[in-house]
Amino acid sequence: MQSATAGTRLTRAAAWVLGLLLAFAVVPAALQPTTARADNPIVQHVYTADPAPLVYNGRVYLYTGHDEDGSTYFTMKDWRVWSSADMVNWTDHGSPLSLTTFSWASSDAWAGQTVQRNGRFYWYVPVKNRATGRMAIGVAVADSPTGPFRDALGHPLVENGEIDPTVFVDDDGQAYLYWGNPNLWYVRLNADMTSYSGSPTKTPLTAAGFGARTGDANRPTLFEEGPWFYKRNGLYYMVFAAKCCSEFIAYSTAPGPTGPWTYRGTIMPTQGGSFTNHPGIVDFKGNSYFFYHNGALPGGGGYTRSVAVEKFSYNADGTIPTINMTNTGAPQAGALDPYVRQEAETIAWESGVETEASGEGGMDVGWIENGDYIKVKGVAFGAGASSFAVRVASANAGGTVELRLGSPTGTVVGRCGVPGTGGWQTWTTVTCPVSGATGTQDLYLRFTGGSGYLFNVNWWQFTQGGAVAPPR
Ligand code: FUB
Repeated sequence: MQSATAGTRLTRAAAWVLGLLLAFAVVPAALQPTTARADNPIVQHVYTADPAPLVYNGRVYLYTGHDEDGSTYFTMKDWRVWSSADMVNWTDHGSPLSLTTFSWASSDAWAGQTVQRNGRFYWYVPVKNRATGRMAIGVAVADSPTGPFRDALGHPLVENGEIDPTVFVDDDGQAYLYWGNPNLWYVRLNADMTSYSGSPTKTPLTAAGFGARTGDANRPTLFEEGPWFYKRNGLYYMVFAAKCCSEFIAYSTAPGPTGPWTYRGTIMPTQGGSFTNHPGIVDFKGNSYFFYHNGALPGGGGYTRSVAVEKFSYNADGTIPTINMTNTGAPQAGALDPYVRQEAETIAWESGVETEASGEGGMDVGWIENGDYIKVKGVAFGAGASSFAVRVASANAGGTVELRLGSPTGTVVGRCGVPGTGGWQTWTTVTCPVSGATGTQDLYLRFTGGSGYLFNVNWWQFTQGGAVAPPR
């Protein structure tokens, strides 16, 4: 049950405050963090990097890299998937793609992007080719946005030592793969999304197109890496990480998919305690969102990064305003329904817990100790809940799930006892009465019990109904 992350987690609460003070040293006092309000970074139990959002079927799927704990380089072995229906409560879908998926890859599971076409999901990633020692672009394919993904080709799609693929399918069906560092390359992908026509073409990196850089004869423009390519209202956007090694996010636009590009300036200035940054932009439920990464978690920095999100609005002329990092993140788009089954690994914020693959499918929450909690934001109880059911397992003596509103120390609306079940994957469902959970509230599942790990949680669900006796 023990994970690498679990060993460090007891220091998180104290280090979190210090980490944010450092990471947001330039942020005005009004934005200074309080633990209760923080929803950025999106994930707290592992380090995540290089966000690549995809909107599909009413959810936003977020594909990320994974920085190893204590990393001192881009030591990355797998990628992760998360999803959300509201931009604040994120479901952990685990790791359906890793270096081992690509038999020819040796290391460097770096910044990729997933696109959907004809009901299939294509995940383009840069990895090191064991045979050549060079960075190459691989492509994995799945029938679901959460995988499982398999190597589509058994060899690189394209290889020239450069990284960070971004893919966009234009309105006419032509797909483009851009990638590069230090250059910016593109190829036209065929409709199968796993082959291309013509040769890789180098985009002219001119000062007019990508901004002028001084002091580096080998890199005359601001373009560094991490391109994010898309189209909006007939205008093509190339958003990118600019000017290593205190990167900021900048962008260029073009009237066509291959240029000519015009530099449009900075979107996100250098900030956040990571010397790299990485953009991802989507529209979701009528609003626009900007994803990025920083070093804001405890122990965070240039090689231990975390993805975060901000809502923004385009200017009337299609330009993008300056966007700064916040610890509050995007406002909730909708509310969460507690009267349908919710995965325990759907989390707005947590303290102390980890996730793992569940024997019942999907993921579960584990490594729970006394006082740990999960925050689920904006839970729509409506007229009121009468009971709570929770799927639990424990190889120890179990404990209690406290249901609290507003904060980890907020009003208790229910308490569910969890028995020992004889195993961490030996599941049972327990229920308890609930009283006082009405309206829309931030719900805290707070876990209490003795010493050591208490129990695992797979899912939970409230039942709607009249008042019952308040919990004692
Ligand atoms: O995460 C590894 C590398 O760092 C990515 O490929 C770059 O974009 C930078 O974020």
